[in-house]
Amino acid sequence: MMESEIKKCVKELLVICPRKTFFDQCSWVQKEPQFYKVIKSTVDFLVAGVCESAIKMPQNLVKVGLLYDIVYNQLHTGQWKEVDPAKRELFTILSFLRIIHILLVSKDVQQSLKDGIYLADLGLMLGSSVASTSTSADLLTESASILTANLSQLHAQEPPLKRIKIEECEGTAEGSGISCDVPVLECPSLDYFGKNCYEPQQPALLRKIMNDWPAMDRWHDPNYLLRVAGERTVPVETGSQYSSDDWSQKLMKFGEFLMQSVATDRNLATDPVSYLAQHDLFDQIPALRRDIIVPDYIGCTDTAPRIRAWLGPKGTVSPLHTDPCHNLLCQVFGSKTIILARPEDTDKLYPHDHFILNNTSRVDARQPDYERFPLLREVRFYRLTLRRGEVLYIPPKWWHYVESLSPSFSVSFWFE
Ligand SMILES: O=C(O)CCC(=O)C(=O)O
Repeated sequence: MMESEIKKCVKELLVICPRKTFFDQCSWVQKEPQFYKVIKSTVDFLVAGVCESAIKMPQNLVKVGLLYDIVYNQLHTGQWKEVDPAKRELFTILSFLRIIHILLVSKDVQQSLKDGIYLADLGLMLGSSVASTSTSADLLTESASILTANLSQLHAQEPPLKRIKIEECEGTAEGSGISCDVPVLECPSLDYFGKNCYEPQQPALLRKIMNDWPAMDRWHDPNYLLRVAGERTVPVETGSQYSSDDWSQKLMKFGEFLMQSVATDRNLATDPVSYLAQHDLFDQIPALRRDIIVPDYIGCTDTAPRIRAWLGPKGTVSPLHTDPCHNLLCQVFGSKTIILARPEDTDKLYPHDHFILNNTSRVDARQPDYERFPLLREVRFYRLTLRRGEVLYIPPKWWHYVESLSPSFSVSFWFE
């Protein structure tokens, strides 16, 4: 990418954030007057179209970087819930300005685009949403999309990556032997689903309702995922399961996680399991959101389901737990063994005492210890394998244990 193309990218960014976004629509202007002068002079300089200035731009990058560091440190001081929303808005604005200045100053085009994407993701995590001009899209979400598109043009000039196929492991002998203990419904009508599943809150395995998702063709191609999401920063869980002492979370590049954990053969005995679990990947990356379709069953009662991604290798475990809302768990590739139990059996499932984990059972649903947890003998467990293209309806408060039998990508829709 030539210098002129970097300027084109900067122009695309400035279009989604004209001057009024910085000053007219944001509450930080009143609440953080000490930052106003510096930001105003920097923005005036940018919108005057004097981006070329070899002296002024590096100076402005330093100024913006200093303000960014100050606000970053302020956001990391004290209780997160006490942080003034205006400060988070200011962080979003400073992230955006820093991205533009890095692009204009850096000599390494590829690296500056990658740095920009990283800053956009950090801003999305720590900042608050500032609407860009185009539709209602968030400024940093859209910035990351523009930077990703420009970066993929650079990759397009490189020899194509060797295609890596994520194995379609449809379950081991262990998984495939398990019969399905819940009703299997082939594309039921809305009425049938409402009367037989949603209203009586009965789980069911639904088939043929996600055949037309673009994700079904695209997501098992790592080349595609790397192109649209490879540089994005995502939270990844490590450790055997979230209720264990060895559990922790770290930020990672999506591409690095994909290549290390999902698209390559892991040594199951020695490599730790990592899981991109319960992540709001689709607000972060609108290109992936366009690959999925909200099942019609949801629209009848909820127009804004919470959509989450679950991507990981064979061996990820979500321990037996409940959620307060309805759920459609949709399997894009790979397969998972799932064990369900009724809400009525809660007292026999030994939930943890601590309020953070009291929706999670102390029981290992795969190998119940009847000596230690005798009431388990009275629990009726429902077992099934969820395979590619299948959707499990999990009603509110139903206990569910989920273990991947192969590299796996699921999407859950939590709804009312
Ligand atoms: O797929 C998983 O590991 C867990 C899914 C889950 O717990 C959910 O969708 O609520």
